[in-house]
Amino acid sequence: MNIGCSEAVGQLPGKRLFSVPLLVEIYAIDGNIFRLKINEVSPLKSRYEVPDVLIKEPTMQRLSIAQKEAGILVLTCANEDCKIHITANPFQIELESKGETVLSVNTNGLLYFEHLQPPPQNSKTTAQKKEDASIDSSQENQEDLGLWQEEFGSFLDIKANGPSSIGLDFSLHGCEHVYGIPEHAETLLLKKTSDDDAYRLFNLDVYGHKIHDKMGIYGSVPFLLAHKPNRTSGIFWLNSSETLVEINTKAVMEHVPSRSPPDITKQRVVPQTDVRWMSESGIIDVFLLMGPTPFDIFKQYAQLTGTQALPPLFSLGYHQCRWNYEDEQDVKTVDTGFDEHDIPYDVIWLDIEHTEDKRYFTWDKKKFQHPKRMQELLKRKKRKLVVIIDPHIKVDPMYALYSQAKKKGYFVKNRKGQDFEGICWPGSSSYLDFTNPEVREWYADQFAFKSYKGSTDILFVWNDMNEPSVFKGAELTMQRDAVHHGNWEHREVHNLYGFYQQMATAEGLIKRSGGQKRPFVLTRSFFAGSQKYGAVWTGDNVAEWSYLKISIPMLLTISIAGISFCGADVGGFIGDPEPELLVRWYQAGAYQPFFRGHANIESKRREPWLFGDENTRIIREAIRERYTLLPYLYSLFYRAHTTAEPVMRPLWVEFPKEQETFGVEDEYMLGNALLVHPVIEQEATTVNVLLPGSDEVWYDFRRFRRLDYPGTLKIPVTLESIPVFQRGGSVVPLKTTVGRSTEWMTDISYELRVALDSKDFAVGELYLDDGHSFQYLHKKQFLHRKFTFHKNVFSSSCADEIGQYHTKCVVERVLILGVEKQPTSVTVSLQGKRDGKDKEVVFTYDAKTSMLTLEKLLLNVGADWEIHIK
Ligand code: NBV
Repeated sequence: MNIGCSEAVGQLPGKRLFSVPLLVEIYAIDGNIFRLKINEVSPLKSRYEVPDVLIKEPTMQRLSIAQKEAGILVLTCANEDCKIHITANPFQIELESKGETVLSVNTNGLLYFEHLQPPPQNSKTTAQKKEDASIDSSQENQEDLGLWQEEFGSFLDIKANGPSSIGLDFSLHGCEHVYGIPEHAETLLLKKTSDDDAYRLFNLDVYGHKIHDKMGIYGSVPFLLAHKPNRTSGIFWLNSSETLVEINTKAVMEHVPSRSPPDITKQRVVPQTDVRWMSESGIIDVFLLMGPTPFDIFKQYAQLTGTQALPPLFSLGYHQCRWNYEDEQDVKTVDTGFDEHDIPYDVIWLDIEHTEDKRYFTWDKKKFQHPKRMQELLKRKKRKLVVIIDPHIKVDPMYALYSQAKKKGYFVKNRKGQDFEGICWPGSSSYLDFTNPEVREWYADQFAFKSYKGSTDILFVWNDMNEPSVFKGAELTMQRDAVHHGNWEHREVHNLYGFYQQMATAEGLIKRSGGQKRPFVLTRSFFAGSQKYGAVWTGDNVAEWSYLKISIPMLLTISIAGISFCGADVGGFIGDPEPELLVRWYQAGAYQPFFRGHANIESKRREPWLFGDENTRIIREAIRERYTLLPYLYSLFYRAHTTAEPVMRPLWVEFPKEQETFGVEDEYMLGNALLVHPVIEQEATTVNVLLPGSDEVWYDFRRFRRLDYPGTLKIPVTLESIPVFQRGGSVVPLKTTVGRSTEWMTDISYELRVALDSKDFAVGELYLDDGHSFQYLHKKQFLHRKFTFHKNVFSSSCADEIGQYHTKCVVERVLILGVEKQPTSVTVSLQGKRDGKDKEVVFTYDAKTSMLTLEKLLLNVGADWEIHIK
């Protein structure tokens, strides 16, 4: 609904104060979401509105007018649960749900909108003069110009549209816990900001970035979540220019209507968090997500920006990376090293040195003479290769990619209309303009096997340096006044650059397979919606304990901002981890979504077997544990893909009413069943684990022991320990053993780990498909099974009748934790079997751990069956 005009006050160069009308639009969107758009009624020219991030035009709902009087408008939604109160003067909006004011807009009156103005009369010539170093010294001119150009050290940013920033404040009522807006190396709970200390969303390449810092690093998702025990809400600020977010939590008085006598109101003190968003340009386009549950928020956000792409199964295995694996022989030796040390892994990675002088899509002729042969060897071992492809293109007329792109005009331009040139790895480089759909299409075609010489179908891609990183540029990035497709300045699209490169790369990989195979693309820079195109990692961390520690809140924050497939460099990219740190990092990484060991060019070699037999053994165990866990992880990714549930979750998401979980960031949930508390302290002999929920039952995931008293437990640990706990009431599917890579494990049987809750109940699921194609989508070739333990019957049933997938794979073992007494008999019946006879099952019972083990079951994983325990 267009609710008319507000005003922006401005000043023309002639010093005359005047106001321009703003158009305020408010929409109710299906699924408990509101959208607020504010733009100038008639800007001098169009202002940038972020394209390509929303997966579709949101479906609007009708709003009806419930009250209208001078300066006040009350609107109701179709379901009448929600009301919007709008006041004209001062301009404010309040969103009410079921009688509760959830959020209000412009409560602090911080709406501002720098409307577009004609340039000061002599700005152009002055700017040019300035560049020529003939400085205009008249003060008036300098003031006017200040709005049209800015200096960063030796850089001059000339703003083609002049000042165009926007801002607005929001108050979240009753909330003191806010989360989200990655990427910062900061705590999970967002902190109060002070002057000059706002959270910055501006994608930058920051080598060895500081921790506990609100500066912008590689990626940005302008999505903030607020949580209180009875509601989660969200603010999605759709703007891709530099954005600052200020946060202030305070206590306010709230009126509580008392029941007796009815007309007396009482007051109580409640928290309130005020969030102020400011962006350099664009329009105000903000989505207000009303929840009320955390999972509703994830769905609402995904309804706008899409869900996590379903990764190919191999990409959930372990990845071995280093800057650089030197040559084909090195690749071969490392690959064999894994087999010799009996450590599974799926992918070996090649960094920038594999190319001919950093010309991407090429191979160094001496070191990688036979790239196809190398890939064939890996393929025979059922493994994959990932190569790096950065967005900068070496300025070299002899380099076909460069000359073609140049000819077609596919590079970002400088403000004078020439190809932008900056320094990066190859030396002088130009940058492909991925905001242009035609460039993306052309780029996607570069991945065709016939174009990308030496590539095969086991080669996947890693996009680095796509903030974009420009050496010697202001803040190591592209000039804001560079010009993109559609004549948009770089400042408008800055945070979208990496998003678009990953999009084009993923499209390229899909295309090269004739639309058949799922891509895998890792990106360093990201934006809202990047989840649709693959995985992200947290960039250049350091081999220090503090970076291992901060990786958990960083990954949790990225996860709740929609990007489930995320990880941090295991071991720490920069420096050399001591063996204990490396071991602990492997253990943590094994239980995180994207699991890759990586090291800087200057770091010592770090393959998992280089730290002595004992450490090799423990790392091997951690990686093997990851591989046994894959059926659970893959099923979680399916849920992330279909229902937007984050794979890695803060505790508060699963225990939204338990206040003590709201700030926890040293442990997390993997799905709804496993609580992981990695050891992140040096020489730890114990860890304090919070097992939340007064009605919950928890089990030690490795020792099966039942932990009867939820609360904070001091758990003894050795170097081997990865404290993981299974929640009573869940079923976790595992593989009974591991293979050399995921592809070796297709036929390995399953173990189902059943953990009973206080009512002797448990439920869980398993998703499975071919692991690499889109047949699950197009031909519904998948299996989605449900496992339920209820009244002493453990059954397997179909969770989704639409899916069909044939597998020979069987459930071999079932472990039931929390069985009070030894059964007298256990039988299994296959549903729909004519003979109808129940078969006896071999079982053992361990009274000490209350664990019942059923073995040699050989039940087809796709069949319906029941196990009766008497
Ligand atoms: O391509 C080299 C590195 C890469 O290994 C790392 O993972 C990226 O984050 N890259 C950054 C560029 C050089 C960093 C000094």
